[in-house]
Amino acid sequence: MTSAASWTTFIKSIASYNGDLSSLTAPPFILSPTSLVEYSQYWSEHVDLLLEPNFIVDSDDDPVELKRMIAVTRWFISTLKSQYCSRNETLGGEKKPLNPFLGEIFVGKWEDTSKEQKLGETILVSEQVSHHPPITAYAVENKKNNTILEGYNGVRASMSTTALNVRQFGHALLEYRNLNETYLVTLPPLHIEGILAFSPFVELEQKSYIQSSAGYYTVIEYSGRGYFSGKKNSFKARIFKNYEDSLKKEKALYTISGQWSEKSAIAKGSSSPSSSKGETFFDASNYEAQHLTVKPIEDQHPLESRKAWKDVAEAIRKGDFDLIHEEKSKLENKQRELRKAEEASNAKWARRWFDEVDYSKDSLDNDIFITLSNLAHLSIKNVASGVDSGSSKNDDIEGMSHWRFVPESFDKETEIKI
Ligand code: HCR
Repeated sequence: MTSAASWTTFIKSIASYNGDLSSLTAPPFILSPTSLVEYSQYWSEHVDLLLEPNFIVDSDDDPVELKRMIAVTRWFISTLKSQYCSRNETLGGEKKPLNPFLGEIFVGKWEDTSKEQKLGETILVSEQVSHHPPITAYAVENKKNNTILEGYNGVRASMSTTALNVRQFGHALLEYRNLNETYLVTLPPLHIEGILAFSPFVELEQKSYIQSSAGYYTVIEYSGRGYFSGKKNSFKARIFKNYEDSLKKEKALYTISGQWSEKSAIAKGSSSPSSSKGETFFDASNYEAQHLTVKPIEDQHPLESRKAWKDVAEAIRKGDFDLIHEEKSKLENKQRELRKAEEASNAKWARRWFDEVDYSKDSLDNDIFITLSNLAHLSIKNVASGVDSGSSKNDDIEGMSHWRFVPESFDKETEIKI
């Protein structure tokens, strides 16, 4: 089949698409040799910005908690290019990632190579905690600065006439233990544009939120080409004293605007910073991503992603459709056998480092996710990320669940080395 013909077949398959991304059979050139379980690394490709709030000192101008909220917002904006544009840069366009199997893991670390050793080592653990629907949970931990980011992510997709619309499930919790401060971060909806034209790319849409335990609240609005400025990947973020103030845009303490994949500016107050009066907030093109270090495949455990998918990934790199199919089937059949054996022995796959949490049943007094969600008027149900607790969309979606990192399980880990 020619590339154009297999693309047409692919387009037809997404036209009759049922929401389960694993059911899409895509032509080899649209497949990425990387599993979705690896995408958790994109949260921390600017480790310095992630850890920056630890080093902000109190001074006479703004309250230190507000300065930290600005720093957390900068870190979040800095993650977006890695999360949503990196395949365009490394693979020439957005690709369909490998669909992780239950229990698949990905680990790595960011070393601090500086003389001062202010940051120290930061590690990532990522685990596929659900296969149907696919959910990946992760934690990024920096022991030296007592900082931990944890979260999970799942997606649901639907096809419109020209785009694939994706709702994200999950959230991230960023805890600065030395500061006694935690941030809840929600995930924006997105769509894949350019499918008909052969060159898919991600556009973020609507809003996402950051809620600080100190009360400060950031609202980030996304737009593609056209709406705010005519430029791709545009956003406008407003930082408020709290959720209540956000009901009146004029109450914004700071406004940030620009492109998350390029340059943005910040100014005090509620008007958009023009390039002349605003101060640079973040310049993605001049801030290189720091990639994590991963052990060589030979030293990896069979559940580690790159080892498990090695043969499939090689077949994808060769563009050999039959071989891809053959290698994928081997892996999928093994998984089917495992599930059958579990069923026969009434056993359940034991998650390694994360626990499922049911907020409707478990009694979780003083739970930080509940506290922050309440401050931000966000739902704690199994609904799309960022749904308001008063919204008509606040109804549990079947199969989705909340996941929490269990640091003790990771500390007890003996088989997986980072
Ligand atoms: C939608 C997507 C899979 C999910 C990917 C997520 C949402 C995963 C969690 C990360 O933290 C952020 C993230 C970034 C990706 O941009 C997003 C992927 C983009 C495309 C992919 C589809 C399943 C692929 C569709 C196939 C074609 C049309 C390209």
